[in-house]
Amino acid sequence: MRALAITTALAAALAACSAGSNAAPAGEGAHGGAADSLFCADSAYARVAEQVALGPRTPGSDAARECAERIAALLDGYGADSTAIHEAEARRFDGQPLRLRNVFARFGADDGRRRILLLAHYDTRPWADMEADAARRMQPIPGANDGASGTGVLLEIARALGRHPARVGVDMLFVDGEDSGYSDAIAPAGTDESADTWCLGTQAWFGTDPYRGSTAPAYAILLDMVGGAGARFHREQFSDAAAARVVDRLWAEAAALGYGDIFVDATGGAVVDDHIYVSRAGIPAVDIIEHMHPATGSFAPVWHTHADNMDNIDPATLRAAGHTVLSLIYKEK
Ligand code: 1BN
Ligand code: ZN
Repeated sequence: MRALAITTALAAALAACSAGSNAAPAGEGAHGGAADSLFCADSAYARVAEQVALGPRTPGSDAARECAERIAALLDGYGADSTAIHEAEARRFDGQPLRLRNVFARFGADDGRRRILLLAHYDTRPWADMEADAARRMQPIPGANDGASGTGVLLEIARALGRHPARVGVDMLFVDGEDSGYSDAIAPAGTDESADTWCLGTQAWFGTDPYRGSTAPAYAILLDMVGGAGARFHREQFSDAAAARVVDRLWAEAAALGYGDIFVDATGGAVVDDHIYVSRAGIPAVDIIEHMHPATGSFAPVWHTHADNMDNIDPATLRAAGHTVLSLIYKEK
């Protein structure tokens, strides 16, 4: 039943793309270039829906394992030079051991050429800390935006790179365990409250010194919560501190493509996220993330609630993020 639903969603998305419903609006400076025809927002949307259809992808769950295997299979099918699932053990803030699975793929030979790293988390939060209904707060969330959106966009970028390779090498890291961190709404007293209780998959990955003996990326771009309807992406402060030049280039690229209303060229907040640990590992990293919602001054109202579902995902937001990143990658050499 689920397989049929997934197949139908994807078929509809691909038909919509080939029929041109994904075409960008015509007009001066709007959404042009090869990256536009290669990035299909309806296909990215279908990839988000597929993840959500698996159920919550909490670390160690069957759904998370299935999700990691599906991501790896898709990357292989798109023609990645290598794809692997890396398992790691981590400890949650409350001491519970977690079996994490990070998926790593490389496009373009490791022959000394310049490389870029793209990453997103695919895991989802095991609790709905921000849910108004207290009775449902300890239940896992669907994570359509917080988790599935960045992964869906990266998978669509991978599909484009398979058909039209970039001049630079592109590494892709799909991380587990980003969203199992401490919050006082769900954690018992006496547990580890530090920021390092978040982003466990990324910390585990860079703890293995993954670029020893190979070319490390010049910079990294993290996509997190890039699918919300009406989203705005402000410049994130840790990104500006580590990689202002990359932030400048991304936001300028977005404006040139006609997404200047979505990529707001103004300073936003400082967000604890996977990019911090990438920058700490010596790879300057930028986070594209909706984190200045007008209703909250922070994340969107559906954040860490059961309403983080497909109703809130807009292909137009996925397109703005994916098209911008792909366009920048195609300019790299
Ligand atoms: C981002 C999305 N994060 C979790 N889901 C990281 C985060 C943790 C952001 C704590 C703010 C506070
Ligand atoms: Zn989250």
